[in-house]
Amino acid sequence: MIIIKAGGSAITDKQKPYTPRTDVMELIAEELKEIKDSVILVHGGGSFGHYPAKKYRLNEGYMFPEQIKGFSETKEKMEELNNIFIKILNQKVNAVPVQSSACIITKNKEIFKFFSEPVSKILNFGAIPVLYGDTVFDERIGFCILSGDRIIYELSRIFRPGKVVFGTDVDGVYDKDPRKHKDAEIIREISLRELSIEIGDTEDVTGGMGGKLEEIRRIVKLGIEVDLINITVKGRITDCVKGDFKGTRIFS
Ligand code: ATP
Ligand code: IP8
Repeated sequence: MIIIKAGGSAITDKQKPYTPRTDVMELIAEELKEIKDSVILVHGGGSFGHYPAKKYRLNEGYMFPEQIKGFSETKEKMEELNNIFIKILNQKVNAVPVQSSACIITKNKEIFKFFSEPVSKILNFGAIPVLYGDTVFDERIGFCILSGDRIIYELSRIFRPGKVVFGTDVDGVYDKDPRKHKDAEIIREISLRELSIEIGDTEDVTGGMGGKLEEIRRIVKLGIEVDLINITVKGRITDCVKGDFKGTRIFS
């Protein structure tokens, strides 16, 4: 099994609120069609989830009644993004959406309860379960934003995939943000010991690249290989699955 994250930086234009990148979604659908192994797909929020989540400070938990409007608004936008993606995926594969908030409860932002049986059932039928970063209810703080990256950690714990692939709009992990620094250098291989969340920014409500590296660290600790690749480039997912990957490999 392989778990793939379709990052919001790839499937949306993060600079423009609520702008999908359907060309990248089509590319992903095309590549998934070629994978013989079973796949779980998880997508992020990009410019659909992060704008309303930030505006209503949803990741700080419940503080004031107006946030409820933000909670449903964010959910509405994530469903919209998921619908666009599912329609495109279904032209090439059988993709079945799983609404994270309907099967996951967190406690202080960590996954506390996860009814994962629907995911298993979808896999049993040879289809692709598609989960996504979402607003979820939290036992301690009322609600929070659950990132696709954290969902992947939990899925990895439950399903023990052979490989996890994080797809974004950059070629891998760099020594600093390549979008802000022209002299940023790519790191081709990085061990758990060398991995520092300091090399990532923290702009998003779920921590941006820094938050992602934190989840990657936890997945690698399970003994699972993690690759970070650019999924806006044709062929990168297929190459990665075949073992001929171009990106950053994180190992224990
Ligand atoms: P989303 O959370 O919306 O699903 P994503 O999973 O695609 O998005 P981001 O959190 O947007 O991931 O992280 C990817 C972005 O991180 C890149 O577009 C890049 O500009 C930025 N970034 C910051 N620091 C680094 C770094 N050291 N190496 C690589 N990318 C970095
Ligand atoms: O984009 C966050 O998930 P991520 C989703 O994977 C929302 O961090 C709702 C902002």
